[in-house]
Amino acid sequence: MKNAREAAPPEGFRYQAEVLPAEEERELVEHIRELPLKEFEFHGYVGKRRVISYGWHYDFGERRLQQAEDIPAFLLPVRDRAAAFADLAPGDLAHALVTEYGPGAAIGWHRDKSVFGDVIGVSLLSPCVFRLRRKAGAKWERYSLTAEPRSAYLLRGPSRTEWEHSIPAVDALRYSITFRSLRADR
Ligand SMILES: O=C(O)CCC(=O)C(=O)O
Repeated sequence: MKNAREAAPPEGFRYQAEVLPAEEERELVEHIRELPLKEFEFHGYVGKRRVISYGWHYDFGERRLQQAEDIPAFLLPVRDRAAAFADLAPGDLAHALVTEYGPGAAIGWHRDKSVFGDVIGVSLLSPCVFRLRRKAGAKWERYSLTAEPRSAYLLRGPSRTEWEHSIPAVDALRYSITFRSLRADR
């Protein structure tokens, strides 16, 4: 079998290591530790991840976006970096999601809700395997990489709309900050 790590990345997917200096990562983690994170709930199923949304919040029960607390000041410098990485203006990233993965926490295969446009994920503290897959006939095309702490990835185009992504259980505490634009035609 072809080694997924050697395959070309899905169209529209980008990854960059070291988008964040270690000192900024440390400051972000200090803030995130103080946040009122809540266990992620999806149609009554409570996951091992803990999250908080800013700007906008997708309500899975109501199936719509709801306004949330403003993106806090401490997230604005990392939003600037995420926007620069994705060639966007910071204000385009109207939504931020902070997620805590304790050891053993994972996220299953999914595509982000279609109300959102581009997705930029910044990883903190420890690495994870970031997997993508797309149905190709009876098989799946697959691609995976290690998302290192202080790195960022971008899901845009087919990697965002055709491919699903997931993260298997992490070994050590990881935080991610996911910035998303909103689709104009949502
Ligand atoms: O933690 C990550 O980098 C992925 C987050 C994600 O896929 C999601 O919240 O939909």
